[in-house]
Amino acid sequence: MTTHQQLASPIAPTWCPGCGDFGIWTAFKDAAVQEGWDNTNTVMVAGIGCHGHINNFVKLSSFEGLHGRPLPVAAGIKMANHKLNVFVFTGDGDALAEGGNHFIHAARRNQNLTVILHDNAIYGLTTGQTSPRSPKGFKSKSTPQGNIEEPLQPLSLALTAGATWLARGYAGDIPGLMDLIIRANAHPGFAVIQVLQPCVTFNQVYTHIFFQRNMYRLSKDHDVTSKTAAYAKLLEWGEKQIPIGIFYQVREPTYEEQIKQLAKRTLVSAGAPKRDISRVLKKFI
Ligand SMILES: Cc1ncc(C[n+]2csc(CCOP(=O)(O)OP(=O)(O)O)c2C)c(N)n1
Ligand code: SF4
Repeated sequence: MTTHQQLASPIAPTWCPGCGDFGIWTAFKDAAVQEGWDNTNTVMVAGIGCHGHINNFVKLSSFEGLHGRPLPVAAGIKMANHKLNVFVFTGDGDALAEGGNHFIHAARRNQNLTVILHDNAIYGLTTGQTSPRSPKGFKSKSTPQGNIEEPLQPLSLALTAGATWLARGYAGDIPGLMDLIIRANAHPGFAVIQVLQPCVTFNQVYTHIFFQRNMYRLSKDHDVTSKTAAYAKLLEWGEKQIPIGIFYQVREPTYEEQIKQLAKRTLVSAGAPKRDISRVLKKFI
C-alpha cells in the first residue's frame, strides 16, 4: 500500500501559483496511491524544464537528465528491469524539439513506457519562448512579431510513428487525469498522454479558461482501435473543438516482449558474471 505521506517530498513545489503542473503532480500522486506505486516498483524520469521539477516533489526513485533526453534513460531503465512502472515526464519543448528524435523512435519501437507530456505550448523554464506547440502567430520574446511556424501535433506524430495508446487530458481535471495515468501505465506498449497544461505566467493564449471553454470529451462511440478515427479526431483543434480522452488503443508486441533474453527474467536479476579482464587490461598498460 502506498500513502500520500510516503510520497510527500521535503521539497515544496516551486511552480508559479496556478501552474498546470500542480494538477499533473496531484493526479500522479493520487494514481500512485490508488495503484500502490512505490520505490520497489516505480521510477520517474524527467527532462529539463518546469515539468521536470516534478521529480523533486514526489518521493519516488527518479532520474532527471539532459534536456530532451528522458526517453533514452527511461528505455534503459525498462530494459534493465522491465517489471518496473516507468513514467516519463516531459515538456513540449523537451519531447518535441530537442527530444523529437527520441519521441519518434520510442513510439516506433512500442517501448513499454508511459509518457506524460506537459503541453503548455511554451518553453516555461527559460522564461517563455515559442515552442513546437505554440500556435501560428503566437507572440513571445523569441517571436515578437508572431510565430510563423505551424505547431506540431504530438499525438498524430506518435500515431504515425507507431505508438499504441494515445490520450489527451487536462491538468485542471485531476480525477480524469488520474484515470488516464492508471490506464496508460496498464497498457503494454508506448503510451502517451498529452496533458493540456496552462503556463499561467508566459502563455496568455492557452489559459485554463480557454481550455475549459473549448474542451469536450470524446464520445463513447469513438472507435479506439481505428487509426482513421484517431487521426480525424486529432485534426480537431479550436473553438469548442478540443477533444480529450482516449484516442487510440491497440495491442501490439512491445519492444521488451520481443527480446528473448527478457522472457524469463529481468536483466538486473540475472546479475553480472565475474570475468577476469586482466589480460585485456594489460594491452592498455
Ligand atoms: C541540452 C540543452 N538545451 C537547451 C537547454 C535550455 N532549456 C532548458 S529548459 C528548456 C525548454 C523547456 O521547455 P519545455 O520542455 O516545454 O518545458 P517547460 O519548462 O515548459 O515545462 C530549454 C530550451 C538545456 N538546459 N539543455
Ligand atoms: S513558468 Fe509557466 S510552466 Fe513554469 S512554473 Fe511558471 S506557470 Fe508553470
